[in-house]
Amino acid sequence: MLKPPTSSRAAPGRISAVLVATAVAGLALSACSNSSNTSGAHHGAMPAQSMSAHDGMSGTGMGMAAGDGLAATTDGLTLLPAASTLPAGVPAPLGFRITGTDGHPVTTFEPDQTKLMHLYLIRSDLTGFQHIHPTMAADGTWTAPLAPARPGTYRAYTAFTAKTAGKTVSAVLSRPLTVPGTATDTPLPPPATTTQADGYTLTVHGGQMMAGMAHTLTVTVTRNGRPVTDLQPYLDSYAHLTAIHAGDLAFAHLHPHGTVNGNHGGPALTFTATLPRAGDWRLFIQFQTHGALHTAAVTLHVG
Ligand SMILES: [Cu+2]
Repeated sequence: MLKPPTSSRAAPGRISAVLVATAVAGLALSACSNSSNTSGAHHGAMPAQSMSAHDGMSGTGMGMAAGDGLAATTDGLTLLPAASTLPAGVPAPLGFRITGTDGHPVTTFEPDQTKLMHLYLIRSDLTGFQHIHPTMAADGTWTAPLAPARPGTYRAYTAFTAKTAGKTVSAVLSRPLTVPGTATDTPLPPPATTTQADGYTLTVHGGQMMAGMAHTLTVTVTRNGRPVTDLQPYLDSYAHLTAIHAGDLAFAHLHPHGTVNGNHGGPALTFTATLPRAGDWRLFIQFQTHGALHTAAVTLHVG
């Protein structure tokens, strides 16, 4: 789903891209992410192939773009972290709650891609990517065991499906986090069509993407020049692709088409990608082989 950003957040230069994204779904530009919606879930665009009677990131195997993920509150749900800073260089549990319209923590969640909660962390320079699965105490307090982070400004995203006030709502909510200390940024690698991770080579095919337009993206996995055909299911899929925009840290995540059938994934993974902003996006492609999770990253330019 692509959710138009609130008008206060949309810079003039981005409005056209947002309008395009909205037009794709045939929805009016309802710019307030807090407004009520008759569907009971997100308003916003989805890739046409993903349109269905139920909203949300249900992981049906179709490629799917999340909302822009930049709001801390949507559909009455609010992300409330226990802290806005994290200590530098040490493993640091991040506590947070998701509160409902009544202000109380939500305690009922539904699995999405096999997990009740997904937490992503990214540094403002698009390094330091983390994707972990927090655990919840009975009172609705989540704890995310974050790996050590270096000083800088970060954004933490929570992606989940919650049951609250008689509705089932899928949301991506985020907040900035600071890791105190002397921060130096790493330049974003230029756009590329190939990248390496743990001895695997990933090649991204798909040509020029346009903001807000559904696009087929194929990722091919090889090792030592040979096609890889033993990808294992990870979160009920053969790959998990997280995309973060280099400008405003807008968030999208995608899963390949097709169903999972044992440890036989690859070599080609096909996604339907709809990225709502023009500019550079950093793609983090996670896949599993022989019980080990790999994370590859590549920069993709969207026109
Ligand atoms: Cu996850």
